[in-house]
Amino acid sequence: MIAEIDARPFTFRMPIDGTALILIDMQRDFLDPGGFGAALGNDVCLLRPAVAACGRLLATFRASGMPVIHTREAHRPDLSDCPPAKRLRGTPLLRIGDEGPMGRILIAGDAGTEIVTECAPAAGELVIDKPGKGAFYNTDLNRYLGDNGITTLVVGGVTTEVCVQTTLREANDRGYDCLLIEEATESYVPEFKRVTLDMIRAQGAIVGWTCTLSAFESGLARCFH
Ligand code: TIU
Repeated sequence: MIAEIDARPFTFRMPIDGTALILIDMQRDFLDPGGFGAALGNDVCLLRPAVAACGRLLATFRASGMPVIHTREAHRPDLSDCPPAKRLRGTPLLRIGDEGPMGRILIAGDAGTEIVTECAPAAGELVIDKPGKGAFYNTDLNRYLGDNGITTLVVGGVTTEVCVQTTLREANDRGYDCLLIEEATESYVPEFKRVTLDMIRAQGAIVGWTCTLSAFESGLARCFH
């Protein structure tokens, strides 16, 4: 069964049996005060609208029985997977591994790295801890997708031009078709969100497609009825 989604720059044909939802880094460290995003000098409120949209996407995928994958940007407590070039970059208020109000910044197992309640993984959903911005770098994601016959990714998460765009480009180069849901992603710099969406779908979907949440839901509903 193929769902035809009204997307940009043209219709996205989504094979129901070969599609997974991947939600990128919907973590307290990016969405809540006192985390990594705030330490970098950002207004974390700007990302909030993505939470409800990702929650709606999750509900849709769970109801249809399609697989769901969550990622977290998270490092080992000994920081052996965090290159100094990443940790020492710039002048944040707190660096990766520093103690903050939600535990150590971006360290696996600490409270800040947890996914926000509204998007919390359900039993059986894959959760991937990734040391990079892209979800394919130094993770088992590509093997999991191959083993499960997944050719197509529906994508949401934060931030649009950093971990989401990096993941879309990595996926595109590995042969996956990607559809980014417009309301399900946000940036600390709204202009960057807008131009990232433009970049992704430019030149005949050079990186992928985008669509609204309602276009996605109605395309999927048409396929099932
Ligand atoms: N800083 C920023 O916009 N993003 C990140 O550091 N990580 C993710 O996007 N997840």
